[in-house]
Amino acid sequence: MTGAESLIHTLIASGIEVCFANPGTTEMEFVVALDRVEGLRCALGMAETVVTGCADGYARMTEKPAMTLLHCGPGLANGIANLHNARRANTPMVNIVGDQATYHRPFDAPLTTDTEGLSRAVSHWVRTSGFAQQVAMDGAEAVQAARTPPGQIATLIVPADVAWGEGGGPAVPLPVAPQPSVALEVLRIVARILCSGEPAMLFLNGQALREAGLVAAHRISKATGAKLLGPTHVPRMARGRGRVPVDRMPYVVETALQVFAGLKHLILVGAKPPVGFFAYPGKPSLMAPKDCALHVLAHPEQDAVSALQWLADEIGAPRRVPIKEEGPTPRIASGPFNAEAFGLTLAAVLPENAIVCDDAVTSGRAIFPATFNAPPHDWIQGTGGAIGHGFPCATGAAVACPDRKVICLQADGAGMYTLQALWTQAREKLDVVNVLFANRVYKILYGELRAAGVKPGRASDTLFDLGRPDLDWVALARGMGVETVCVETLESFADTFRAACGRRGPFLIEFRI
Ligand SMILES: Cc1ncc(C[n+]2csc(CCOP(=O)(O)OP(=O)(O)O)c2C)c(N)n1
Repeated sequence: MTGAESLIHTLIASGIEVCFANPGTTEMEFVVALDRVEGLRCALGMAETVVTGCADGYARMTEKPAMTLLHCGPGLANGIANLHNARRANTPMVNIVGDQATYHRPFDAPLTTDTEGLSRAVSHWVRTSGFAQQVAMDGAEAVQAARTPPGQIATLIVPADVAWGEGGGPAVPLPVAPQPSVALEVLRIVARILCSGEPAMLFLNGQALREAGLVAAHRISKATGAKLLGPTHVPRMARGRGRVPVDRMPYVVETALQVFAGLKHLILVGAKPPVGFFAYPGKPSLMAPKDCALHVLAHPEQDAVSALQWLADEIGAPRRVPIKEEGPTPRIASGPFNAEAFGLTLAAVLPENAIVCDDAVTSGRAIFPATFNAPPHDWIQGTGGAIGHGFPCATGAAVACPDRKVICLQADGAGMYTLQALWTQAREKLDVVNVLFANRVYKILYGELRAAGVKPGRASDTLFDLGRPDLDWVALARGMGVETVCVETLESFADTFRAACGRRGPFLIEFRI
């Protein structure tokens, strides 16, 4: 058995089911082994940031470690933006990166680089496998690291001679570390704070944004008056009619400051402290007021859901607290695009139990509050601010959940980063309806310019305008085997979207704005 074969057997035994890949020569032995060993589904992404974004979407929806196969340092480097997003979402992921054979490395052949250094920037666990007899054990450890709560990025670099050398056979899967619970003392302190009557907020992230966590948080909120809020970009959130309507921290600093104003206690539940995306002269980095105390109920790796449930019981919150419908009623709007009316329209036509991948940038902000009363769905976003997450994330989510409709809300600028994912959707016959917001500008950057009180000039127009020539998304998607239609009004969007959801396979709706 080669090292590559022993590694694949080990990965399969450790629960890996799909290999998102863009291989090269150093991965040839791995690919040969994939041909020989049954049990891993392969999906090709024709750009590594597509591969890593797919893996992120897949792992978020299956809650199992995703796997990628990447080519040397440069292949890994191409995938880093979406590995960064995955790391910030605490996504469990194993990257197998092929590399130069150990004895070839000193010759400094063209693809030789500091693969470990590149890996470290986005991985919690990095190892270069030294021997064919050891690589299976390294693989088992990589999966174990990926599964360590709350989910980690593990990168195993496999030199070509380690892959093709005679291996020592598969390794046994390693145990997964249990999720640490929150100490009783901490729970008691937070219970006291919540019952103090002082203005408080639970700032929720990770598992706390899933249905059980939100229900417990809602019980606490109704019993104590504590506000609930999520981060600006959520890794995965259960939402829609009948679910607890929790908003996200606004992106714009002034608006975010208003949301936190007056708070005396900010309680972090699987979340980091709320900070602005960027620093601006004269504006604070931390959104909580200066006299607001920060408390940690649960660190990201801790069991936040049990902590919330304990608190809800401890403060005597009723077990069942009705969830009042808040927010606007879904309805099909008409006329040209505006984000809020689009959100209401989407809420009216969204299929039950859909997965919404949101990389819609400025078009997306108003869609979120407008879809509180859509049919129940999951909402996922790139959590590291690296745009170009939507298409691949939706692709991976569709591989993960073939029985659910995946809706990708994609801004056009960001969409151009990873449009090759459309080809993977077509190749894998994935059930994704992509909605492309063609405003033909980097609108958010014009907004940042305006906020700084600066008028657009020659350079900013060159750098923020996406026209000259206009992108033809109908042609781009069609060229990758995806059926597509262009719409210009909300009512035609509603009709087209319904029809697209009524069929299987990938579809793209270009919404000209
Ligand atoms: C990987 C990466 N590159 C660049 C940026 C900087 N950036 C943030 S938003 C943006 C433009 C977004 O434009 P578009 O996707 O068209 O959305 P719109 O602002 O028009 O809604 C850019 C270039 C980023 N966040 N991530």
